Amino acid sequence: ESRTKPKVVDIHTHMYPPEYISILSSRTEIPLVRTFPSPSSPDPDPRLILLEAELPALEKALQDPSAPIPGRPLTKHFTSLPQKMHFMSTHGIDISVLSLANPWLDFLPASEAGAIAERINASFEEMCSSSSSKEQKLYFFATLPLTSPTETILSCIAHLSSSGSLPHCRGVILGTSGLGSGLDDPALLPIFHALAAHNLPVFLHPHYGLPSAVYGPRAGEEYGHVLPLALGFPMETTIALVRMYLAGVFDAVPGLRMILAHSGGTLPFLAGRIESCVLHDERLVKEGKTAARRRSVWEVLRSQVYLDAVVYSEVGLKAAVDASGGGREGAERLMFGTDHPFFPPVGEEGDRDGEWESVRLNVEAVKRALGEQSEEAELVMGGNAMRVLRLFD
Ligand code: 5CU
Repeated sequence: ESRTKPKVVDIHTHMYPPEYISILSSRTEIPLVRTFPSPSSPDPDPRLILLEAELPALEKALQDPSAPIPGRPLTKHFTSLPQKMHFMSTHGIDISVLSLANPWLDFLPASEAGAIAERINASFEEMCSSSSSKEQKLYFFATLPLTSPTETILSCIAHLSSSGSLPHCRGVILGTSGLGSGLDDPALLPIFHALAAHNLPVFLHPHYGLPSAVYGPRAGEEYGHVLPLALGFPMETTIALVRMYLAGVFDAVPGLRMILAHSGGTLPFLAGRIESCVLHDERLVKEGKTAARRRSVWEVLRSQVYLDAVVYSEVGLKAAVDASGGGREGAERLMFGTDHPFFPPVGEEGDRDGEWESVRLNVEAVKRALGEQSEEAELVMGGNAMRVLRLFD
């Protein structure tokens, strides 16, 4: 019996549209884009310098032209739509849900953020509507002007879901800083309520990591981006979500849906410890916060949280499925992603136009954790995103 090939959907895939790159190129503080002379190339790629952990290398390179070049090359993979479509074809991806990459609009002055968010979201809509074809489709998670007054953010959310204006928008991408005090800030509740009311899931993504001191004095010069990306990012996501949980955000906004980047950071592994710390905390017990009606972290994970499948190994992926309810129920809460254009092939041999090892690792993890061609694997590779994000033909 023939059946149609199941769709592959990438829900974690970023772009920087031209207006965002020109903002970064005009800046002298991180995040910024800057071109450094290169002894090996007459026309070097500009460098994208985003992370606090990259500051020492940036300062060194500005003082000493022979120092290693900081950041990562701003290749066409970050900015070009044809390159995104080529990446999709190379990896058998039918549908991508694009999002602006970190640090979004977090650094903009309040007076500018609203108008820039509008322009950037319009730019994503244009990319999606102009490039979608029968074979490949694009949707996007929009960006919110979080440094603006709450009314501006609320009117942006209303605009995202108003019929006809941004038909390819399927949610918002959010960092962990919220309005400046994190995602447990009560001032965010009206925004979470509005997102829930408009059926716009939040794709939660890290950027700030942990304070650089945690990585030690050798990290900047010797360990590249490993500590901030492999450990700082996932811890940041974990802490942000647990702060929301402890503040009661999920009970206050039961319609809120969160999709956590990098399979929830360390949440699947640490949920048991978080639960135990709640149950054994004298203060929380005294304040009645551990009463029988309390929903556990596990329950919130199984009802209001989805995880992407960007974890690069079946060990992490199995933990993510188990923490999400296990078996079929757990597999229904995971969604495949690539993190393109980050983690490209590197070095002389690395062919950025060919197959990416980072993508292969994530595809392999799904097959190994859930069984090649199993229904569960097909759900994670695309079926769940189609259902949850309403990506119908
Ligand atoms: O390589 C990096 O710095 C990053 C980043 O900034 N954001 C992301 O999503 N992945 C990798």
